[in-house]
Amino acid sequence: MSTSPRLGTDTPLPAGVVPPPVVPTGVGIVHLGWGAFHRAHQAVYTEDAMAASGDLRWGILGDVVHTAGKVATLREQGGRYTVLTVGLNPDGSPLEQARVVASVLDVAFQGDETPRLLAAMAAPTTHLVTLTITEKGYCRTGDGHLDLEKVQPDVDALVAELGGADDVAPAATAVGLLVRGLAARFRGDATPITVLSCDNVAHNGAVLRAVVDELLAAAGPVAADLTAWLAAHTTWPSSMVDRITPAVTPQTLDRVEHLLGAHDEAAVSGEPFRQWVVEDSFAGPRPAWELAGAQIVDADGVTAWEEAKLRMLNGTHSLVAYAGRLFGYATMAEAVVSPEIAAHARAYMVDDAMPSVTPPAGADLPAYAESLLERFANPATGHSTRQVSTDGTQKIPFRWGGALRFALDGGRVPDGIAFGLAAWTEFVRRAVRDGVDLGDPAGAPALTAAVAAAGGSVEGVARALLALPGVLPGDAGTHRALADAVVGHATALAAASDTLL
Ligand code: CS2
Repeated sequence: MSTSPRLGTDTPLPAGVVPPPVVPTGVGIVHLGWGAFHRAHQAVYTEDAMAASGDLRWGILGDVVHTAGKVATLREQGGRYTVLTVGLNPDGSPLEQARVVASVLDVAFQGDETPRLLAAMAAPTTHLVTLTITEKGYCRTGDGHLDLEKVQPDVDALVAELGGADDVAPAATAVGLLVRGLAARFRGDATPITVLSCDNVAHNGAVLRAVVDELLAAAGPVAADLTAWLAAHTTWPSSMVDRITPAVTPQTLDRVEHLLGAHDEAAVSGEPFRQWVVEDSFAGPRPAWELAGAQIVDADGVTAWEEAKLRMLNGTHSLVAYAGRLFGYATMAEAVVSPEIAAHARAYMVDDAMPSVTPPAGADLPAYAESLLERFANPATGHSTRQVSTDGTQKIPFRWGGALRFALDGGRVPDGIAFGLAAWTEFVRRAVRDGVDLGDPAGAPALTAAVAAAGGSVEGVARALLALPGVLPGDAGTHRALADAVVGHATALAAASDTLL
């Protein structure tokens, strides 16, 4: 139990801890999916942009989708929280820097404050809705369409709200909350607004727009005017976001308390590196994020960076995480340099992912690959294989799908991807066998059924999982040479270890 005072707006900060450079004057951004990544990434860029430009309109109201308790935590601290940056200095000495951030003015749990969130999205002073709702937050089924069953409560609420009702029901999904917020804006003063996805989803702006369109279609003719207004008065830029942000642990909180002399329940830690590439397509004013280091570029520029990052960084991450759990490595840093995994990770990144990517303007992809491997090996983050191994069915299509298609179209079976897929199928087989949580709520029913139907054998499970709809692109799941390569790796992995961390 901590004996230090709680961090708050008037906590004196020791020298060495960076205080908030500015305090926003009001809410200009509603962020859906308020969590650790947003705290360490967009909230920091936004604060730096406010400090650099003097334009202080860009306070953030965060929507908490699942964990109601986060709201009280941040409110008790008057919105203040710490970002602890951890890594190595160029000379190899440890780097540790704490800064207190003030750009998040408040948070609200959509389960009990939906009306407030709708009102904030409708307010003319709000110019952006940003999102980090994770891959599964887009509520897409294996065929890429909106899961209508999941969003039905929001469709019903939208229809009632467009008919003039207020305060109908708590939002069931973040996508539903977004559409209802946009509807409230349309029914209000209808100021144009930008909707900016910040998730690890290829073409995230277009993907979000597509599920929103499907939700509107499900609402029927009553949503026709809203649909027309959205087409004319909203923009949906894509963006690539990057900063390794490990799940918060008690050790992180203890370290922050030691540095601050105050207890901070909302602290996060992250690596020194950060990158944000945003499509220059805004419906209204925005923070001067470019003054904080963000790249504001055209659509092709974002696509190139999205591909490079999703395939090279996240794709390698997934391979290392699954294989890491098979060989008992708890952290990404240990796993990526381990004798069982290092060569496969490099082969995947350099031979499979890199050639499939159109180099972003000014980028040196071989140097990018080396810098990624170095970042992964940063032991200070404590980034865990368990964290990265979650939501496999949701992540694999975006991470391995593009490079896989590129290789197969070129007549080549990509061995790094085959190893990664084998690590995933073995992970799933052992998890189901041992009763270990798959960490993939959207995929778990299909995965568990497929393992059972395959009789639990290494080869049977590998072949069955590859063929699951929505995991691999096109007919790649039934590509014979690919499946044989995956089975070969899965068999070798099963011979090398039989446990699961
Ligand atoms: C990771 C990402 O958890 C994961 O699946 O691959 O969260 C990764 O750390 C970030 O995308 C880095 O920007």
